[in-house]
Amino acid sequence: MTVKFPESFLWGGAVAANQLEGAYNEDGKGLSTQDVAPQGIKGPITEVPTEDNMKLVGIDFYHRYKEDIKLFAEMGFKVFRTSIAWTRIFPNGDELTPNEKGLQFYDDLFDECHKYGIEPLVTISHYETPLHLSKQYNGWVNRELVGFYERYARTLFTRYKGKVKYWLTFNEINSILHEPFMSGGIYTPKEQLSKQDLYQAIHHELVASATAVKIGHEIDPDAQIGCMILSMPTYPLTPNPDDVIAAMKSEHMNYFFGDVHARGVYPGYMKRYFRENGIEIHMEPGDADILKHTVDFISFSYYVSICETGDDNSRNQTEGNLFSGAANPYLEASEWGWQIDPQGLRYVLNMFYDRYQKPLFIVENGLGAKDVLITGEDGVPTVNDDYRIKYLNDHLVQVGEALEDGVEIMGYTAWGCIDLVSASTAELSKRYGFIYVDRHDDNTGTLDRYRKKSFYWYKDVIATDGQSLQR
Ligand code: BGP
Repeated sequence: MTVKFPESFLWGGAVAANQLEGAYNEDGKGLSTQDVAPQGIKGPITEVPTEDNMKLVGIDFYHRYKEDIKLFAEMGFKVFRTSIAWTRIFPNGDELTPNEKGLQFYDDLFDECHKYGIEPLVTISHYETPLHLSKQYNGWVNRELVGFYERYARTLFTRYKGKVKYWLTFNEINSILHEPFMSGGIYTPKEQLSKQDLYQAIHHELVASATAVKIGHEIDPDAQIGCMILSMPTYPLTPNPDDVIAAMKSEHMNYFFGDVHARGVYPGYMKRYFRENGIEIHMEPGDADILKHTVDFISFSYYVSICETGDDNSRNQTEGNLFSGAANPYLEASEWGWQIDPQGLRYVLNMFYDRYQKPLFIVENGLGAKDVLITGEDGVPTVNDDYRIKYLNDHLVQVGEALEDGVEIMGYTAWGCIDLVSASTAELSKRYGFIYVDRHDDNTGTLDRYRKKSFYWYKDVIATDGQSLQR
């Protein structure tokens, strides 16, 4: 039996400004934290942008977006998730007035989407904190960021009212636990960052996120505003109750973010964690009320699941999407060591829905792989990416299962629908796209675009409302 996805299901793809736009210093854009991280999370931060930083050029989407949106439309996209580069709107982050050229770029981009009936889904902050806010304020550790973010978000809601209906406040907000610079613009090296400062920064982001929900609804009552969580289901490595509790505790560290966004209060297990770790969150008057502005929907990324154990001797560490855990002996891994678990997606959809009873949106999922460009039968270059088709097919079958389970799912945006620069390793050779981009890690390439085999496959999946998926 193949599941027919609802006609209202929002099929599409996802990207982030800093990973594909390029044009890092054009039209008044300021520097962001990404412009000084040439090796992603694997290497040091530079003083100034350096030529080996692939993100400075990205895939030149800033100048080629019309061609790319046309290709997305050809696949039948109903939604396109991208982010706004904060530094195009407020180059330093603490200005009082926005940069008109930056605002105009996104106006044009969203108009281009609407031309094809594609709904934009916009992340307000996706790993691109203005560098000035990072260096001068230490990023989200500083309470002042709440005000800067509020001004930025208010500018966006006002400008794009009626043009953007779906908003996400912070990309993978829980990733700050592991990548405080990339995720939270925190300049203090993570080895030196205290838990006190980390959780205070998290509090500021949670307050900022709830503020965005509040003002977004005031400015545009039709806007739907969601949070975005890095989901990574954590299974106990064995049935040993020690492992079960270790897995539960590890899940709590991440559920915390969804719990505050969806329920509007700090959960008891976090209060205990704060007590036991000597953390005291400084709350300003009004914060508790602001947090009650809960999100309209929960969105999340899903790539891998991990295991947890109470016994460090039985741990075989695996790689993961910014987080890692104990390896699952039943699963295979991608070329980058990320363990592939399609059923984990059904599991996480059910877990979130049982917990929150709010609509869910899968806004990232996909396989990073090395592709080989070949000449197709028609003489046009292409990629036979059957491995990617299999990965996506198997995950979408599980989305169908979750729909059958009664989970309310708004849509699915495949990550990196066009090849772009990887967030963790800053490589272009880690490709996710349905569209191949001729650009390479050594900075060579024509930037030409070619349809991969998966392009036609995804087009078919969308056209048949998922009925072409293979069980
Ligand atoms: C998520 C990020 C994305 C994206 C994706 C894939 O963590 O939200 O920005 O890049 O993971 O990760 P990577 O690019 O490291 O392969």
